[in-house]
Amino acid sequence: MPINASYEYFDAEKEYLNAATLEDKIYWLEEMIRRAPKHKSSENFVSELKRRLIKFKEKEEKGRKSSKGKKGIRKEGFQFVLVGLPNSGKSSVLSRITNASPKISSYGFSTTTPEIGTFYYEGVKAQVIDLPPIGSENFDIGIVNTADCVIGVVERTEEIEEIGKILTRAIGKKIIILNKVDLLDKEGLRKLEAKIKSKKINGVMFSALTGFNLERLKELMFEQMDVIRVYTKEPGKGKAKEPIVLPRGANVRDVAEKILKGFSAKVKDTRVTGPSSKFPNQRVSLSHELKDLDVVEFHTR
Ligand SMILES: Nc1nc2c(ncn2[C@@H]2O[C@H](COP(=O)(O)OP(=O)(O)OP(=O)(O)O)[C@@H](O)[C@H]2O)c(=O)[nH]1
Ligand SMILES: [Mg+2]
Repeated sequence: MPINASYEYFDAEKEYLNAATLEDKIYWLEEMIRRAPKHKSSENFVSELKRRLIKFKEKEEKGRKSSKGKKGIRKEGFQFVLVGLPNSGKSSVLSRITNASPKISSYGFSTTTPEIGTFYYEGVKAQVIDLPPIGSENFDIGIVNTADCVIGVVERTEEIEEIGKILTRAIGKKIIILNKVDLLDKEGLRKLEAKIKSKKINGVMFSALTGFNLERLKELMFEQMDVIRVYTKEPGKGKAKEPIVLPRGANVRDVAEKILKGFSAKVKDTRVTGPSSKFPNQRVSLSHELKDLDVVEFHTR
């Protein structure tokens, strides 16, 4: 500890101790060196900081080399990213909700590079990325900042705050998976449920091990995507197998343009059955706003 250090120095030290990534650690260590007192008695202390800085920079360089040639992650459509402390169950969640089979193990820091999976939910597709844990040198804050939705995976509600600290630049939505609830007894479950309510946590109690609440989790993820699924139907036939996926707020004209490719003017009559209709086969205009799971029937003659 340097003698007569300024509070600016201690601020930098605090940031350094809380830094989640190697990049941030290097940044704050440099600040500590810059802000450290410049007198004889602190010389040893400062040179120790400089030694540490060199070590970190070597580590960073090594990481950069080993990640060279590895293909970057291309953002495809809607992107979720799983974030959490070591061992919280991120990789287990990835393997539950996507086709990916990442490494899962009982000791922390088992994920060392991002893993990608594809999430399918009733005709809707999204990308899910499993990251190394917060605190790992390979943790990728860039993906966290730009993802459409960050999913915090935690074992205890206290971890939510830890995750929040690194989300200062994250632009996406945020939801929480309270994982490993299979380890709780009835009383524990009840308490956790009460906590979620009182703290207004936007999340779901889950077990990657048993699949408890899997459907609820998928629904919550789907909600974050802000899309609706609309089924088209030809007169006299059943509804289409696969839905058309549209942004929330889309109307009948948007569907017509999509399937009739610019010929929405040909539509003479439209019927809607589903959540946005007052009754089955309701006749609606092109500006009628649709809801998730509506069935739309166009008559062009
Ligand atoms: N009981 C129980 N164990 C779980 C659950 N989910 C994961 N685990 C266990 O927790 C340990 C860590 O799981 P991982 O999925 O590897 O955790 P992770 O967050 O990806 O870990 P890191 O990549 O090291 O950060 C493993 O032993 C899993 O079997 C769960 O829902 N219930
Ligand atoms: Mg993992």
